[in-house]
Amino acid sequence: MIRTAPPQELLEIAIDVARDAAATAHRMRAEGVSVAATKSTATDVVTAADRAVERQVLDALRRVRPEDAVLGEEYGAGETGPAAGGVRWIIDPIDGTVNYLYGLPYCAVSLAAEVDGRVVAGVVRNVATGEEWTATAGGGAWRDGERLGCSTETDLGQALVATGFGYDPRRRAHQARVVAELIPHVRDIRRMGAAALDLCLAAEGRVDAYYEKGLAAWDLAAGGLVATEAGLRVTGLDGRPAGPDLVIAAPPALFEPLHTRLAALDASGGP
Ligand code: LIP
Repeated sequence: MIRTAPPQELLEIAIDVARDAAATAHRMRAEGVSVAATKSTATDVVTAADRAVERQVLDALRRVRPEDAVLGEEYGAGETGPAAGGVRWIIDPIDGTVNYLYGLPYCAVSLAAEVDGRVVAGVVRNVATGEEWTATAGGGAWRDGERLGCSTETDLGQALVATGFGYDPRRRAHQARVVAELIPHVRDIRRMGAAALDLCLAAEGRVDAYYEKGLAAWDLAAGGLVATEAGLRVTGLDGRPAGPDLVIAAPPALFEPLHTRLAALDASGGP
């Protein structure tokens, strides 16, 4: 039987699962972390914690909603089929894996629930600090019980813009050229290393905007809902949906000037 549920019910499940998962990640970090394997390149690492946390999330979701589909960074869709009108959970067990490996306090468990292809609930929990961002579609964005609103900055030249870089050296070279051309036209750039957290910081104006090429669904799903519900426009270029080609997350007043610059710099292009 395909069973959906109200977004708030799905959010409450996500919060419970993400809190336990973040506790596991935090414990494993304290016990010592090393690289378990590499993926797309020698710098695209996965740790035993990434794998253990995703397995924990999958087991917890299977206990409460066994008929749901899943999509995780480490184990993909597993044995579940397409959501087929039901719920699909989108999991990044540790977003900001390199930060986690180095002990930098900027990495998060990201868990979202998608119904009929639309993300309707999401939670992002910083493993190191315990900060927790949540959102439901139409229900607003929150951090630790505080309702969020995005930056009110209107001048791109005064905007603090977060971004990130891929693991492929050829892509990084293209992205470096883009940011080198952009930086004279904004207040400054921040590269902190976890897309889900970057999107959440943009949701509360701790950066004014964010963009990045190369995000996977699990990087974007929960943080993208938090940013959208906080009032940012979260899209790709030229009206395309946000996705691997490009994610731009900006308040309405900054979106067009930032979009125009990124389009002119071919920010969605390159390898
Ligand atoms: C990370 C993203 C980040 C990007 C990093 C990396 P991961 O995800 O969240 O925005 O710049 O290169 O892809 O690999 O830590 O899950």
